[in-house]
Amino acid sequence: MSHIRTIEYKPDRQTLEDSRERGHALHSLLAGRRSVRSFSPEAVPQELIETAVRCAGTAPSGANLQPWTFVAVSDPALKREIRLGAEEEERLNYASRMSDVWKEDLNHLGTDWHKPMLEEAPWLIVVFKQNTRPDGRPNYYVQESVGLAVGMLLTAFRVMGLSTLTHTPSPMQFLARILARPANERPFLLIPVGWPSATCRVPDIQRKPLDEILVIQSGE
Ligand code: IYR
Repeated sequence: MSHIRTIEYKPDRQTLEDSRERGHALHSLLAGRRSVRSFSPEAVPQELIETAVRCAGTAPSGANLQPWTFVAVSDPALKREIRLGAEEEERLNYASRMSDVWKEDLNHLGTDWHKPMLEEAPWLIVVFKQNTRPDGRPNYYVQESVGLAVGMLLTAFRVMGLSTLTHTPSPMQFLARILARPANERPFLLIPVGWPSATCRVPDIQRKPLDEILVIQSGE
């Protein structure tokens, strides 16, 4: 480290009791997050979108190159164009590109090719990954980096009381075309954001319990 420029780092040290309480509070907030497919048309101020994207932009990334672009769309004509593009791909996905097993696995979510939420939600955030830098030099661990940033984005929206859906109307290249993105960017995820509609319902699904997802490995 001696040859690089450094700054002092002294994050606040909490008491164990505070760590416990804040951890539990965050878990119960995140456990209450649900993917929403029915949005209120109520406007969401741009400032809230900016704050959430600032949060996403704090994610760690390969060589700290921050290989992401978030395009936030509220214009009704653009949202319509995106909906039509997504529905075109999804119609083919459901009709012929998805396997029977895949469709069976989705049955309990009640999804189909109709995507009205892409027009209903006040904002669409289209996340792009930058496979290279604009000058052609590489980025590193792009998938991991952008995935982390999106996790932080969803967490920020949850903290702010806004709902989201992670949507992948694949292939997604139509998004790069509609939004005129440069050649080094590829669509990663399409995220409608807003408040749920008054009649919003979500599937009755559960998260795996801790003992199915955590292994405390012993030394022997
Ligand atoms: N992209 C389609 C299908 C779909 C796929 C998965 I994996 C999901 O978790 C949910 C949906 C759609 O959005 O309908």
